[in-house]
Amino acid sequence: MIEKQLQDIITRRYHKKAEECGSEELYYSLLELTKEITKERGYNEGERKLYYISAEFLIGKLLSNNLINLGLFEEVREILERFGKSIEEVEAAEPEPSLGNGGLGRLAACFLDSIATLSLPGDGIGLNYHYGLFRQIFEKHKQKELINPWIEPESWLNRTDIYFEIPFKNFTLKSRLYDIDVTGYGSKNNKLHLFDVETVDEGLVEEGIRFDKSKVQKNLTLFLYPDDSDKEGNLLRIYQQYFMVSSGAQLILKECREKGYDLHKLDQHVVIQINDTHPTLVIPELIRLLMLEGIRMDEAIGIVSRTCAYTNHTILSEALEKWPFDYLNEVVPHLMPIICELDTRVKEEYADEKVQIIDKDRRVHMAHIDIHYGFSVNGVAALHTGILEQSELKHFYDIYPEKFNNKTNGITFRRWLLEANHPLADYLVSLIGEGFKKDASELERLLEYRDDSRVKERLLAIKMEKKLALKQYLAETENIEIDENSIFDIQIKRLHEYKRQQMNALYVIHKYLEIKKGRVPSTPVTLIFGAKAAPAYVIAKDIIHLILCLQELIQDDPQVRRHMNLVMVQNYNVTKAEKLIPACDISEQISLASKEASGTSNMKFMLNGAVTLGTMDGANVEIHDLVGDDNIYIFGAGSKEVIEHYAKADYVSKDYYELDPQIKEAVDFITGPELMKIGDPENLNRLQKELIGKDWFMTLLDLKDYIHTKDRMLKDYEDRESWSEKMLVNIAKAGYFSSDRTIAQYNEDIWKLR
Ligand code: GPV
Repeated sequence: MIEKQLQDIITRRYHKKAEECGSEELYYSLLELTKEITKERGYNEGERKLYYISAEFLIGKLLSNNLINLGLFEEVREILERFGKSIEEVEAAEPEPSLGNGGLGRLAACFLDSIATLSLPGDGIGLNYHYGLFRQIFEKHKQKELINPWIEPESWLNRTDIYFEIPFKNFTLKSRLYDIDVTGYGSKNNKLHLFDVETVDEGLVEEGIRFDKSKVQKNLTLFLYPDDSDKEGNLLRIYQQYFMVSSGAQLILKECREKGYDLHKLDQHVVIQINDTHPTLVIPELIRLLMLEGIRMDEAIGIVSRTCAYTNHTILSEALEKWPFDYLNEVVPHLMPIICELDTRVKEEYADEKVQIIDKDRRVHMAHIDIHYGFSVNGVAALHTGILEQSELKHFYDIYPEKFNNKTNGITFRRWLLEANHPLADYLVSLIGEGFKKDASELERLLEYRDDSRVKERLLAIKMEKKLALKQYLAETENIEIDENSIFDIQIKRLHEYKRQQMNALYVIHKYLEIKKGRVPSTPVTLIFGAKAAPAYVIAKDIIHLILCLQELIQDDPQVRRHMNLVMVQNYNVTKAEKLIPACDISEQISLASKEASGTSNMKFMLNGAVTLGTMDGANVEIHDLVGDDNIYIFGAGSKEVIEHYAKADYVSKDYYELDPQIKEAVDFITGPELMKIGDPENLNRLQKELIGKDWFMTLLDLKDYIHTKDRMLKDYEDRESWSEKMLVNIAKAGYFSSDRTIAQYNEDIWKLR
């Protein structure tokens, strides 16, 4: 049936037999077929609908994902095999849409999958960036950024004829709606609505990813998050944000009108989830649009406040958006009377400066708009929400305790287990049945096999299979050689000081020195990094430089290489994550406690049988609660201690450096002769000085404990029986982190759909 449909498409497109097709031809034919079958399933509907607005949707490749959700994956795989092709080869022809930076964007994509799977009517709203997050290459041990195109004449995007007029101060832009169908697992579909500007000019890009930021009509949707280190970049961000939310708000009202809803009762039919503060302007914009419909301001403010809910994803103050009043006024003057009114109402009610919308420096605090004029505020892990309530947003919590709630993040098991790890998924089915695919809590039934050595041996064998697959992938795509018999220790996430890749690098230095002194580990270890640094983030780029220099140092030292290898994969993205995560033994989750709001790779690793090495931060705390002390390796200062250090300003990294010869030796190695020969003294000197003179994220505070705990973990790995039991417990307990659970809770507490 499917085979015939596919052959028909191939015949029409290419006038040949499937057996004669190349991967690309098969890919486009499958794309067409999948889109057709998706359409036939229809869309979720209801009297009340969710709109999830987000500046990022890191959806990744969609072919396998959609085939799995449509229940066609196995059949298609077999058909392709008969044609002499593997699904992996065909999938290689698909470009990855990297429409997000990291966790926040990937979370939005996992959520769309779960919303559709739970048959909830809920669409995504975002921007159709022509270039995703930059493509990273390494040159002279440094990151270089290149454009990352993903849109082809034929893609998952469906072009619609729906347009909206978006008013700016000096001109109006036409926004065109594109849709991507979101397939749920065994359910109807929803949509991801991506808006675009017709006049965008890809020719604007100069060398690398540089472009003229002033030509807004030509660049508005050109890039995901253009560099905002200067004023023009800031203005462009505001242009993007307003373009997104005005388009979104107009689409929402259009759908309501078409369904005949009374706009006075908008909040009964619509709920808007605001993903971090990037879409915050939807609040004044929706008020403005309702007023144009003849609703008085007071009522409009009430309606919108009952419609919008806000998710906070960080306590890092530099990530909390505060736009200068004059910047906003330069882009969207027509919103300013509304923003001023929202501000005045707050000032009349509350004297406390900390809760004002417009502060005395005339900066507009976006999160404050969301909290005052939304009905829900949630954090993304228990610890994170606790910190919001007790310290970061305490002044708001005191006013609105009823608005605050926690929604611990989750991941979609369709992509991160069924798609990324077929052997494990199949084996789980053979043990505990198919139930866990729809109800992830059923994974706990795996605990019945805790003492069954045959089961545990099989888990080790599957891990080896995926390690070999990664080895082959890295050899083919990056010309990197790794040893499958070594322990795979993996840290993959955006490069940021608070995530502390530099601490991992200092461990590598420490181990290197140990090996040089003849103290060699009994099982070799491979440390794998993957990370992009924001193009303007100097220290982050210095850390990448250090890691790449260490990589070369070790590569060229056979004596060390036998015991420890280090590789940094280029252009870490969703596709690479799917290869790396199933192959991992040790999951590095080593952020400074209190700083990682949740983390989500920690959940993906756990689900695939890796054991966490982590601090008591974000969702690590909940992983620890679930698996218990024996099945996770926790180290370092806790969040209370860290928050106290900040409050008292009493952390002095230099003390740790001077008082501990081991730490001093490792830090000084950064500027020692071995690395200076390989790398750039400017970068290495700056990083070494930073660690001694500032170390804002307290690397040296936890370094000692980190080294000891990691060494203990490497030792424990050698007892294969007990390690495999840890793997089993981690997989069994991962059910809690299914985004189906997260979304069910959003719906129960916030959205209340159906
Ligand atoms: I704010 N996060 C992100 O990826 N980008 C951002 O701009 C902001 C937050 C992340 C957090 O850092 C993670 O801890 C969290 O798991 C993720 O958002 C999803 O909530």
